[in-house]
Amino acid sequence: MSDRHPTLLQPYSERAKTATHPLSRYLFRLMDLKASNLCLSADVTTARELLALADRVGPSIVVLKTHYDLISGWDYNPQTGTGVKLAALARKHGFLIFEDRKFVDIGKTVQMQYTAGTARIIEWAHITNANIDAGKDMVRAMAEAAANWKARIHYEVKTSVSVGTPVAGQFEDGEEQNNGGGDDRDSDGRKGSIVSITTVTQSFEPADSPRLAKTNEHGDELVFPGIEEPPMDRGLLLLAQMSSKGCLMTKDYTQACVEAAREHKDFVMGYVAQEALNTAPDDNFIHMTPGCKLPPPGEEENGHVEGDGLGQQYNTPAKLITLLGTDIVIVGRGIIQSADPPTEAERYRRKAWKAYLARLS
Ligand code: BMP
Repeated sequence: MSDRHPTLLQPYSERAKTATHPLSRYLFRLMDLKASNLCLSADVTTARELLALADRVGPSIVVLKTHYDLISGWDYNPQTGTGVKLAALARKHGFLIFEDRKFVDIGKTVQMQYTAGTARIIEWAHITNANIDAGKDMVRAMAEAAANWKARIHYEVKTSVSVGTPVAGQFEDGEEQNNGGGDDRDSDGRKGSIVSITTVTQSFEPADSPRLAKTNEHGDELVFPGIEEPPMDRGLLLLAQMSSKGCLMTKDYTQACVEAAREHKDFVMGYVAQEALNTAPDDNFIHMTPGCKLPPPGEEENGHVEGDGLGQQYNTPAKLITLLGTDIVIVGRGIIQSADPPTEAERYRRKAWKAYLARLS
């Protein structure tokens, strides 16, 4: 780790001014505004749970990480589906969506996987990631696809069916089927659903309008106050190191990620890594780190945290942020499996922010 790199001592608000990627600049500002460097890994199994979790935990986080292929009942409709509903919640609470797709293939294939196919990831995920084992050209291919996508939507006259912000916790007979196979009734016996409002409109807007794809005439979409909406640019994180035991990614592979990031600063925001990788004087990449857990409340806060028995290894926010220099910690089961995810997310947010302040001082 480059322990004397200037970015380790710079507040996020300062890094927002010098980051190359527009979405990184935005994310650093958002982190500063929400006093949060927490990403929730929303690894649940149904679309209904995903949307409800995003709505409940949204206030504490700056990034929501998805694995859309874990989700049964993912609605692929590009105008009213799960991606669109998630995007509405992202606007309401002020977070970015990161689809943890770990693209790896020849350039042409990843272009198609990223922009088309069933999930059309580029439409709803601000950020995605890639394992560059297939070679650095893959990054160029994805950057081209993202640039083409942005240019295309810039001139699109679209007839769209948009959804209003879904509201978790409202209850009526379900518009969403329960795909988990279980009973989705609340404790009072009512059936839970995510409610949203559908509007059909035709619009023309340039891509740099923050309101693109938000064509709701009735003003039923909620927008997080204090900051404008994110730019339309899409961003890539390079999977440079993994948290799992026995990971086969070598130092040479990690270094190749660093080189690819520097070659594609307009598209690569930074890394998924286990430590800070900024070493060149003008590096200002953002680092997100999974494999993060706190000991249970009441126990020594920097104590050892056991792995999951399936290869996952955990470190505390203090170790990852203060010592190893990451920027955003990614937490899944530590929050999701707790009795009260919003309260536990707040506990993680506070600890991770404290670890960042400790690094600055
Ligand atoms: P958890 O906090 O429950 O262990 O979840 C970690 C999440 O981060 C999972 O979604 C996993 O796919 C992802 N992840 C990881 O654990 N280690 C990595 O190196 C890269 C990941 O994307």
